[in-house]
Amino acid sequence: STARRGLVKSPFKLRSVRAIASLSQARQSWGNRLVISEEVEHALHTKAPIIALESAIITHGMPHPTNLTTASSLESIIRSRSVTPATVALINGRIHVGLSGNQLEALSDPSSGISKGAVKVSRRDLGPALALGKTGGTTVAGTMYIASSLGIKVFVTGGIGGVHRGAESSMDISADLIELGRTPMAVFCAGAKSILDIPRTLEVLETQGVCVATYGDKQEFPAFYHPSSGCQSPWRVPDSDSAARLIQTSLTLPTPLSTLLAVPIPSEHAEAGAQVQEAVEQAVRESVEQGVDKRGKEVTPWLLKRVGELTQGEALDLNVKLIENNARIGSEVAVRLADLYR
Ligand code: PSU
Ligand code: MN
Repeated sequence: STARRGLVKSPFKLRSVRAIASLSQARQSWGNRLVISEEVEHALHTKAPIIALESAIITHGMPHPTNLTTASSLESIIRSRSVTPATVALINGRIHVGLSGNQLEALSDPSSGISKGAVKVSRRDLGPALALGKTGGTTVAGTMYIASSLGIKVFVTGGIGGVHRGAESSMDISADLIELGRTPMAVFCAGAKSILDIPRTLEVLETQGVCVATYGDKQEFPAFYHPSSGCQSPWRVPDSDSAARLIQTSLTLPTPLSTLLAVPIPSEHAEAGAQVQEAVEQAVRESVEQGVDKRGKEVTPWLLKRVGELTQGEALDLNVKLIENNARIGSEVAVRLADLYR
C-alpha cells in the first residue's frame, strides 16, 4: 500500500511512529504510578532535547545542602543550554520525572518528612518501592529504566556504579553495568571512582556490549576525581558533533546499543584530584578492615561518606565541579543529537 511504501521510504518517520506507540504503551503500563512534570511533558511532546538526572546522588551520594545546590545547579546549566532536565525520583510511592523546586528541597533534606527513610532505588527495587509507597533516590540503573521507557536518550551523572574491588569473591557488581547492557541510552559520567576496580568495570562493560568512549583529546578512561585511571577507553570522541553521531548510530542499529561517555574532570583539578585519590585508597582499606565491603548496597554510600570526611570537603567540591562539567557537555551533545533526529 501507499502508506506502507511511504514508511519504507522514510526510516526516520517509521522510527518516530514507533517511538510514539511505545511512549503511549509505557504510559499505560506505568498508569498513575508515574507523574511527568509539565516541563518534561512539553519537551516529550515537541521532541525537544531532554537530559535525565538521577536522584540517588541526592538522597545517598552527597550531604545536605550540597546535594540540593548541586541538583539545582545541574538543572539550570541544562536549561541555560535549551535542554530540559528530567530529574527522576520516587515520592510517596510514585515515580516523578521532572521535580519542582519544592520536591527537590524536600528530597534533599534528611530532616524533612518525606526524606526520612528514603530508599536507594535500583532496578530490582522499583516494584517493592512502588508497592510499599516509598520515597527514594533512583540510581543510574533505576533512572535509566524509567527514563528510557519514555524515550529519553541522554542521561548525565557524576560516576556510575561498577565492579567493586574484591568482586571476584563478593560478586558485588553494580546493576548500572547490566542496565547499560540492556537499556539503550547515552550516559555521561566522569568515569568510575577508584573505590571500584576500574579494569574489571571496563571488562564487564565490554561483556555487556556497551560502547565506552572518552570525550576529548585523550583516550584514557577517567577515574572520577582524576583524569587518568591507567586504563584506556576502547573509543574516543573529540567533540560534541562526533559524540552525537556515535550515539545516534548506536541507538538506531537494529537492536539499539548504549554508549557510556566518559568525560575527564577538567585538567586544572588534576592536582587536587591526586590528593583525593589517596583518601580513596585509605577509605577502601578501612572498608575491608571493618567488613563494610560485604554490606551490599551500603558499600558505595559508606565509601563516599568516608572519602568526604578524610578530605574535608575537597572530594565533594571536585564532585560538584565534574558533574557540572558533565552537564555542560551532555547538553551540547543532546542538542546536536536532537538535530540528528529531526
Ligand atoms: N558513584 C558516585 N556517586 C553516587 C553513586 C555512584 O560517585 O552517588 C550512586 C549512583 O546512583 C549509582 C549508584 O548508580 O551509586 C551505584 O550504587 P551500587 O554500586 O550499589 O549499584
Ligand atoms: Mn553493589
